[in-house]
Amino acid sequence: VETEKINTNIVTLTRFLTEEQVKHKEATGDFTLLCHALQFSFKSIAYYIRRATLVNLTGLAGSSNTTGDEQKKLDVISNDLFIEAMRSSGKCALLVSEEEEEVIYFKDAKDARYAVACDPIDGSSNLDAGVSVGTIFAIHKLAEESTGTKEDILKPGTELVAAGFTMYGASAQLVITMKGGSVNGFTLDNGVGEFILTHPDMRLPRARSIYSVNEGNSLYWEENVKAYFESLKEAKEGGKPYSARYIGSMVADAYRTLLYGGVFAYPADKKSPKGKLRILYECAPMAMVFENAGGQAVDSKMRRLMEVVPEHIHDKSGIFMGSWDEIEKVKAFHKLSQ
Ligand code: AHM
Ligand code: MG
Repeated sequence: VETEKINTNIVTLTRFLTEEQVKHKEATGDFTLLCHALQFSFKSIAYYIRRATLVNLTGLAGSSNTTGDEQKKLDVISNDLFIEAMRSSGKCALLVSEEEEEVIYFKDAKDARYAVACDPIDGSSNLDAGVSVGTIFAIHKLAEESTGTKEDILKPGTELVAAGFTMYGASAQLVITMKGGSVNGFTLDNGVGEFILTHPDMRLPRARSIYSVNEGNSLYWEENVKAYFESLKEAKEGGKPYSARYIGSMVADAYRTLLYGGVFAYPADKKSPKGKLRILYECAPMAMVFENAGGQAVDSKMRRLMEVVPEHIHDKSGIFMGSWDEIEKVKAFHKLSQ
C-alpha cells in the first residue's frame, strides 16, 4: 500500500531536456548534449563541496585568478571539472571562466555551435564556513558562419540561448531558463543521482519586504542608492520596515530572492565605479533568470541589464534585481535625484 504513494512519473532534468528538444523541430540534439555535460559538472562540484572538509579541500590553492582574488582549492578543482566537461561534450567551441584570464578555445570540437560563460564557484569566500555557494552559467550560440571567436561571447544577455545556476546548499538546486521560456528549478536527489523537477515555472512574487546588499559598502554609495535603502527601513503607515538578508554568495541570495521576492543589489559605488559582479557570467545570466520569472534586473545607470554589451570578457557592472515592483522603486529613486 505504501508504494501507492510513491511518484513513479518523475521528471528528471534528462527527461525535461529531451522533451524540450522534441518541442523544437530544428533542434539537432547538440544543446541537449551540452546540458548533459553541464549537469555532470554540477553533480561533481556538489560532491567535492560536500566532502571538502573531509579530504583536505578547504583553504587556499596558493594562486590568484585574473581579478586578483585568491583562489581556493575548490575554485581550482571546480574550474578544471567544468572545463573538462565542456571540452569532452564536443559541443562547446569556446569557454569564458571567471578563473581564466583568456578565452579557452576547444579547437578539436569541429562542429561545436555553442559558447559558454561560467563562474565555477561563486561566493567562494563562504566555502570554508560551509555556507552555500553556486555555479553560474550562460550559453550563447555561435554566429552563422563563425568557427568560434571572442565576438561570439561578447554579446548582451538578450542574445543568450539559455542561462542559470546551481546552488550547493542543504541540497543542490539547479535553475535553468531558455530564451523566451519559463524558469524551472530542479533538486539533486543524491540517491538516484538525478536532478528532479521540483520547482516548475518559477515566478517571482511581485513584491516582498526583503533587501539583500552588502551594507558595509554604504560609505561609498551614491546618494540615490543610500536614499533608496534608507527608505526601506522606515515603517510605512503601520507597516513594518524591510528585513535584511545577505549571505554574500550571489547564487544563494538570488535563489532566495527568486523564491521569496524582494531585491538583491551590488551597486557600483565610489570605490568600485564599475561594480563588483561580472557581466558575462554573473549579471547577464541572473538577469535572464529574473526576467523570465517575471522580475527585473537593471544596472547602476538603471539600464536593462540584459541589454548591456560587455567590451571585455571580465567586465563588471552594478546590479539591482528582484521583484517587479521593487525594481520600479529603485528606478524611481534614481529619477528623483537626477
Ligand atoms: P566570487 O565570484 O569571487 O565569489 O565573488 C562574487 C561574490 C558574489 O557571490 C557575492 O554576491 C559577492 O561576491 C559578495 O561580495 P562582498 O563580499 O563584497 O559583499
Ligand atoms: Mg563570482
